[in-house]
Amino acid sequence: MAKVNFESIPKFSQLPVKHGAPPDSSWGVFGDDDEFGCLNFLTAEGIVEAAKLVQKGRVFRLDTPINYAKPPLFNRTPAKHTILSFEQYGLLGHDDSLDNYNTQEGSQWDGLGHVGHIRHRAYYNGVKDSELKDGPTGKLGIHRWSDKFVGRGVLIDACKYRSERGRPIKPLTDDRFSVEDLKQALQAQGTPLKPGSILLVRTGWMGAYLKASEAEKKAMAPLEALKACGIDPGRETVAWLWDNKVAAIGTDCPAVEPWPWDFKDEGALHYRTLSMLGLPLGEQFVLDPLAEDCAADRRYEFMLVSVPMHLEGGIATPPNAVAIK
Ligand code: UVW
Repeated sequence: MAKVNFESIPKFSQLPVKHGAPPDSSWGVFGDDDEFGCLNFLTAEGIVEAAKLVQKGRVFRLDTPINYAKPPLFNRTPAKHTILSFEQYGLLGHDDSLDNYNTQEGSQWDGLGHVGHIRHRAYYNGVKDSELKDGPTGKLGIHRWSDKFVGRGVLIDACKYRSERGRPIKPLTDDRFSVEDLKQALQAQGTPLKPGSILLVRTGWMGAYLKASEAEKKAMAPLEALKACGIDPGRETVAWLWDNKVAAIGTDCPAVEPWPWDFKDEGALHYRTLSMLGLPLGEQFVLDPLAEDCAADRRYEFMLVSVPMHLEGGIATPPNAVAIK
């Protein structure tokens, strides 16, 4: 990972820096072969600072249990868990077998190989489809992040902010939070957005989904039927994220941006972040218990430790994440 000098990072308005790179792309900023994108904003110094935020010894798991969504969203298939016995070898013991596991069936970080730009036919930093492959040489493989996802976490309780301002969000529709909502919520919380933060945004979707009946969950799960709130995908949003040197953005909703989004729309947040900026997106996170604690002690910052799967060439990963306060 390149050593980052925050002072020398170009402003969003100065992008692109590389000749021939698409507009609003960070391609080349961290080097022509870089595969970390905004995770470059996570530094050794940032980790040491983040560790100082651990003050009361409380740990919040940020992932859903595997197979929490019944059925999984977006037509993804559930994992099949089998407990295998060692009895035949004379041992009272067991193993697990997890078949058909889709790394995006629940909480997830979208890796940079998840979505490439529709018109440029390329992933972050110009990587081509043929360069994504299983194994250690697979470009943009999730294994590259396996020891990189640690730093200062910041929660924006955007759902709470909107409710308190008399403009509650409707989580199970394609309702949206503007970048202004996010900025105002941060200000109301009194949380500064320092360079190299991993941003978590509570939208209220997960809580609403968990409260839905079995039949409602079944009806809303298919990709064609799902409607879910999210963050406005506009240029202003990504300019704000980039200029604040946000390392990754995770949410408790299914797509970070409102769902459905139009795959033909170049303005979609998935293109603007994953493909253009190399900014990881986190989806279906569990944020309600963390949000409750942050509201109680009025501290919306913490150490965040996420250990992506060591899957060589993988596309995405469950976050395996904890917030530690
Ligand atoms: C798609 O956008 C297709 O998937 P996800 O929201 O899981 O990134």
